[in-house]
Amino acid sequence: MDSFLERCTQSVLEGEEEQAEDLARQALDLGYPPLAVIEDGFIRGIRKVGELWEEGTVFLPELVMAAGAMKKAMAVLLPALGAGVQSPAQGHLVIGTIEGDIHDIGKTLVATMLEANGFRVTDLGADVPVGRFVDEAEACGADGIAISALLTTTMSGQRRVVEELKKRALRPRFKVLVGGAPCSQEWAEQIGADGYAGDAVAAVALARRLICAG
Ligand code: B12
Repeated sequence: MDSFLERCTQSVLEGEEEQAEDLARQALDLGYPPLAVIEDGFIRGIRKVGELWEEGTVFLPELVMAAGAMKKAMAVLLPALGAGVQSPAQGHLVIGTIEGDIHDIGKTLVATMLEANGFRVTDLGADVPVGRFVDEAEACGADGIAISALLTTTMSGQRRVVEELKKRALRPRFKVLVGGAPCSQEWAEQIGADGYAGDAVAAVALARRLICAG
């Protein structure tokens, strides 16, 4: 791997907030495409920390520090993703991480990429109650609801959003997109969602397919 991107990975692995932020700035100065630095640099670091945590080689404080470094880098790089975008809104999505779940790095990346590709996005943040997804989608006249879940214990909330929409007779008016590490296409089908995407680029393609084509 490119040694600069390797340093980005390493800064997250070591939980070095200042270094991560500084490398993110340098990346933009050096002309690296922001998405490539996020995916091939910083995300590699956070995923590796997750693996080490699962193996029991690192502990929660290190995981928290790595997430802190990741967030500092993202704060520099996310605005650059959308720079210069002036395309008219392709559709409107409400997005959030499901209740009980505070993981918001991937959700925020997806939200930014959607915006960078011409979608209007209402980001509800993390730990969002099931009913709030539906209330907000109705209130702002969205076309779809995008739900992130990173824990096997919280992904059932995605199913409850679909059930709530059915209860309020709002299917198929609002399309439902799901994502996050434990999710899959099979899971989306099982809970009656319209689609699953495994990363932010695929999420944009999915939103285009479901909303712009529909
Ligand atoms: C960083 C992190 C944290 C940080 C979160 C900081 C934050 N503000 O987000 C902190 C330290 C707080 C944390 C806490 C916990 N964590 Co944690 N965490 C992670 C870690 C290492 C990385 C997640 C991440 O940011 N990835 C980078 C982003 C860019 O990727 P992503 O989230 O997958 O998103 C991409 C795609 O999934 C997709 N996507 C995401 N959302 C959506 C939505 C839609 C609609 C679409 C279409 C696509 C999409 O696009 C994104 C961009 O490419 C993961 C490991 C992993 N492999 O996921 C564990 C992990 C998710 N955590 C785990 C656990 C267990 C916990 C804790 C319970 C630990 C504890 N004992 O307290 C708590 C839970 C707290 C809670 N209630 O939510 C486990 C979950 C295991 C399981 N089976 O459920 C994991 C898998 C670690 C592991 N290997 O065991 N965690």
